[in-house]
Amino acid sequence: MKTGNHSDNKVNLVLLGMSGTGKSASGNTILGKKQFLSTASSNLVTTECQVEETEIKGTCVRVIDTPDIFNDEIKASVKNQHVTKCKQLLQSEPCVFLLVIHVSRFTDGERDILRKLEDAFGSRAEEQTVILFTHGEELQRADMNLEDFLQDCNSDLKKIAEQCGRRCVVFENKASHQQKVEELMQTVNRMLNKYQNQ
Ligand SMILES: Nc1nc2c(ncn2[C@@H]2O[C@H](COP(=O)(O)OP(=O)(O)O)[C@@H](O)[C@H]2O)c(=O)[nH]1
Ligand SMILES: [Mg+2]
Repeated sequence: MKTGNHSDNKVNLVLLGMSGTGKSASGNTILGKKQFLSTASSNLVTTECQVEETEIKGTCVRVIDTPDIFNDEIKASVKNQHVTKCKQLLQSEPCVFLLVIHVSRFTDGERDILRKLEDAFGSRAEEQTVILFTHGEELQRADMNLEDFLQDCNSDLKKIAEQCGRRCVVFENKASHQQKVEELMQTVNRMLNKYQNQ
């Protein structure tokens, strides 16, 4: 059990989720520059874990982009290699998982994503998880805010959000709003302070 506040001013953010949900694009939004390959082409997806660093309001933020480790079509041995690499890149505590989901395209393959997350990173992983919804402009277009969305969304997705303590943020990666990055960091810091004081 850990004590004290999250005050060491360092955090690892691990981007996880299915291919094409916007992990790399979200990483670039957090970094404020294009460091990760993010593309509409399914041939050019992220194939290796990659770490990049930035500083946000005095906190050293290490952003780790990953290939899709939740895809059932990818061999377990390959997925395990990625998970091992990802863990090696996590130099120090604390670590936060950003579960990236396209806000209007929740798929069957994502229904048991938390179990897969736990299999890969341990049974307490969801306590350290924030859901990062991408394509936020689609919510705006439907005139919905996050609260409305979580009320109305698919019941499996609702359950996932509940299990993650309703810690959710919405990104619009085409616009790269820094305000959204600040919201994410507030959510991350609140969660870490709570988690570390348990
Ligand atoms: N309009 C829009 N496009 C996005 C958003 N996030 C990601 N994309 C696009 O979705 C595609 C896949 O993104 P990418 O970051 O490569 O997904 P990854 O496979 O999860 O890393 C790219 O063409 C991105 O530009 C978003 O918030 N809004
Ligand atoms: Mg990618």
